[in-house]
Amino acid sequence: MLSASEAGLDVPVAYDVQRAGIELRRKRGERFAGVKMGFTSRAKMVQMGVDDVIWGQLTDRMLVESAADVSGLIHPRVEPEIVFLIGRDVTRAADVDTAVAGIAVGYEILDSRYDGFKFTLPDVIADNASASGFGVGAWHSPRDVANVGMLLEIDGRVVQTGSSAAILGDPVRALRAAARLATDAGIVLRAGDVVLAGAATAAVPLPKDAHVRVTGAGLGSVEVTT
Ligand code: OOG
Repeated sequence: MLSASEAGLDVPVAYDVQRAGIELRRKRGERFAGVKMGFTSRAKMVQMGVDDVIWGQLTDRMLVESAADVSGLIHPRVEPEIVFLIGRDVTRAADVDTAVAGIAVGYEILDSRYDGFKFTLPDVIADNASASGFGVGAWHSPRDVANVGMLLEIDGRVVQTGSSAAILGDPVRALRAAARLATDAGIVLRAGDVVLAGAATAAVPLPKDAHVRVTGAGLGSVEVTT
């Protein structure tokens, strides 16, 4: 873990490290695509043994279409997500609710540079909140997503079930937190950017040659093959 060798790695320093990593991606030509929230559900906090909400940055290169190449990843995991599409620039965090142009079910592929996904909060923040890839289903008009039943299937077998209510009681709270954190960091969420509200369930290992489907009641499904 980074915190084992860097005694000064507190949360603010960890976000500096995260920002430096994103800057390297930007120099390689990647563009900012949105924000991901982490540990917004008890299921994830318990799974990972941490106790605070974190955020990370998404880039266009992380967006997965129908096939994800996981061969270059270390030990990928997948988790079901509620995704918000930003429809216009959010210069004031308080305006984020009305800036939402669409809602979709999605998934996040996590990968961690730490053995066994064992980390402290600053470690995982420095590792951009384990962000590796993400996929989004068909967009639906903005709606109440406080209690959407969610299903994660791998190869036709249900591996996780949950409700979006697990995400801070209502994923819109994660959206508001994302807007607040982004504005505080001097980042403007723009039209076309996405916000991943955080997993409603624990994450599961994502093997090669797997078929993943995430379904949200009333929001349809999104599928990906590895
Ligand atoms: C960190 C990322 C957590 C979530 O949805 O809670 C996260 C990890 O579990 O490796 O994205």
